[in-house]
Amino acid sequence: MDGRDLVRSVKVVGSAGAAQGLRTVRAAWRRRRADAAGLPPRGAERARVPGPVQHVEPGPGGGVLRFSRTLLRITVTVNGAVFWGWDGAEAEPSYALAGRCPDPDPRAVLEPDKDGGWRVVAERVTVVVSRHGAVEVRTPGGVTLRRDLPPRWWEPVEGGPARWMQRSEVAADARFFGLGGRASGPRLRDGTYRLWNTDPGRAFGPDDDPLYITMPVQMVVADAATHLVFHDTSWDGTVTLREGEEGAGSGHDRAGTCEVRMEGGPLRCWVMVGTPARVLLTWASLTGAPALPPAWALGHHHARWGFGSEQEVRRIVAGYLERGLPLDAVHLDIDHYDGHQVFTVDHDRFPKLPQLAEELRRDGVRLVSIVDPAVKAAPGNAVYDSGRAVDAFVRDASGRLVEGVVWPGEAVFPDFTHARVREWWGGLYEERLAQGFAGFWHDMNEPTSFTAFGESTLPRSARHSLEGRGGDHREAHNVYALCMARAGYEGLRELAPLERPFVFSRSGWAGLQRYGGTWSGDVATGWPGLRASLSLVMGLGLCGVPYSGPDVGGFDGSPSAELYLRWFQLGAYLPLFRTHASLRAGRREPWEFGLDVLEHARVALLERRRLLPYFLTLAHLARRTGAPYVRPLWWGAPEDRALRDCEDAFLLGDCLLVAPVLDPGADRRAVQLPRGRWYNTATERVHEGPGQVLVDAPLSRIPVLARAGAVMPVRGEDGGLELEVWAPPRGRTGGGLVVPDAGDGWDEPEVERYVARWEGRQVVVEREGEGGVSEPPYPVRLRGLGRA
Ligand code: NBV
Repeated sequence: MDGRDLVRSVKVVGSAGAAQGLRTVRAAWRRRRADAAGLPPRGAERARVPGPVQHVEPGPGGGVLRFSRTLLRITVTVNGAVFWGWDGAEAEPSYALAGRCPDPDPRAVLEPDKDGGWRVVAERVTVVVSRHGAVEVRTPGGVTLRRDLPPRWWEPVEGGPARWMQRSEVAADARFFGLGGRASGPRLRDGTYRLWNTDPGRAFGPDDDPLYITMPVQMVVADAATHLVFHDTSWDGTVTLREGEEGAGSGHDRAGTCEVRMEGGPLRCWVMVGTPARVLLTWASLTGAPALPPAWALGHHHARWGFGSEQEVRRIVAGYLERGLPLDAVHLDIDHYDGHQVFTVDHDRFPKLPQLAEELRRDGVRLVSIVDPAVKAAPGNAVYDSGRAVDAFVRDASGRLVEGVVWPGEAVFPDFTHARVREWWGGLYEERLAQGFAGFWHDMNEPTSFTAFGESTLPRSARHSLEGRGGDHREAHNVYALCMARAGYEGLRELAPLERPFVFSRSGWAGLQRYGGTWSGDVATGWPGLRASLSLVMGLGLCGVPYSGPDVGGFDGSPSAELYLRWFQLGAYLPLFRTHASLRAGRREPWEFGLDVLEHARVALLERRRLLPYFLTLAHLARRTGAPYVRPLWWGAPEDRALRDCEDAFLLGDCLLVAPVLDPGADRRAVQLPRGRWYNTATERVHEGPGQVLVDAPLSRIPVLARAGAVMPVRGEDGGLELEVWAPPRGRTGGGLVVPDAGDGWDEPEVERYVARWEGRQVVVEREGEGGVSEPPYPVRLRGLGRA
């Protein structure tokens, strides 16, 4: 027993005091005992490698290669991705896939290669397998993007899951991104990254890893092409990355390396090759289109742990309204529950929640509810009783309910890997809808249980259904939150079929975007936390989860006025724009930091509101193409090495480049520009890329640049849609896409295309349609004209 851990756990449960502390110690012992009984030691292991290839069986889209000690199945699918599975692994079942595995591409055939190897040639990628089982991914032009050495397994002699290891090489110039939400990125530097969703138990900074969302998804960007590789197994594991180095002068290149080690699960992977946009399009076609948030969820959200009462919620909302500050949603945290129990309300402090929700809605403000998975283990608690009735809770190998300690005290955990449990849980949102909530914020779903030592989650031996296949928490842990998001999302679709659900979840896995987004979790208040919060948004976007954002101001402390403002200004350009903080932290309302900050925050809020049509268009495009709203600067030019290493600015869609201030005391900053002409949106000053420029960043704003030629939808002063057009360079054309607001239902508005071109001394904007060009149906506002 480690005394420090005990103290920490008692502190974590805070006001619940010493009794709660003792419960966490008991929970920890229970967990250890369960693992000791439920997970026999691995014992002796036997190592295995594929051995030489013996014969092959061509099949649709590829075929099967038989090695002396294993077999490898390769299939190119119609969406242009390549799947391969060792030991006979197939693409299904998989928690990542949105539906069935795409069909094989009949044009891809398995054919002999040199030295006894084999290859599959497809339109966008060639895969070459050596006779000993090394797998090379090449561009159609023959450049090698990734070389997997033959894998290695360690199998327990007494039986049980095999551990495995896969070592790969990538180009010397390649950079790694992704692996879920990582605080130290977005560029993933040399190091070992764990694949195990984790609540760090305190507010995190750039050095904390892993965090709430891990995914075995890497995006690798190199001169020759970008590729995304996904190792489709939910088990615990690590990825060790080492960037390569190009030899200077006569020196030799050193390849980049990647070593994936997994504690179990099939060794199977998907690879997609192309531009970043193409790769994410393919990824979304495999793992699902990002859910489209309702338009209000693209506005400003204000949350607080500890509003404490309806009056206080009213006071805060009035504070926004009186000051003319746009507000679209208010989030209620666990303090509005009765005894911290999910799907309940503390009626003393929140006596008329539906009425409050109705009033707020009249002012254009929606209520969002936190939803925690842990259920107080107490007969008489309706959620517990109804869960027991459908046998919803996780059990151990001996059939006993697995108990942890979370906010409501001793608690049990729904097994979301069972369809029946998801259905039961999804039905519980009816109570939330009746209270007037319009959106849902899933928390503590790694899942987290307070324990006194080591990992704060369920015992690894805890049993899960895993869709009827049966297994334990080692396999279910990383997909727990994904399945909870599915339960919520599908439940809401049933309960309120006319509205698009709004769900965002702290934890998740590959495919989370199908059900909703996420936020950055408990990011530490401080300048490093600000930087980390941007890293998470960018990294998650490159893993296919485009909707996320940080707690503006950080979760735990009291930000200085400057830090709060800079965070606020960044948040205004991120998909989820939310102010939030812990019970014990300082206030986060924009008027709490003095008049200057209030005025500058107002400008950021009004600009966010003005950009709402653009955000909505980006949300639609994300759904249709998988492209994140927030993109690294190299998005359109991955071959630009300087952009690849630039982590402190981003593209917001095709039109804007946002350069947040991430350091104290700065009143200007360097910005690395992609190719082309850029306008400073505040001054209309012109900058030519590629290259680095120095731009002013007074406290009143962060630098935002518009691409010359951009046509973007904005909200005009009368609330109607307008086109803001940034003059293209003379003699050049520009353009943009608009997806108009079609309400919060399921209508699929058409994507409108606009072009901007010079005609004599004027810029003309036209809508392109099937029948030719026409006048835009919206007012057009030209900018940058005098400078073009
Ligand atoms: O529900 C309380 C908090 C919540 O405010 C926060 O956003 C979550 O990330 N929650 C974590 C649990 C408590 C953490 C100390």
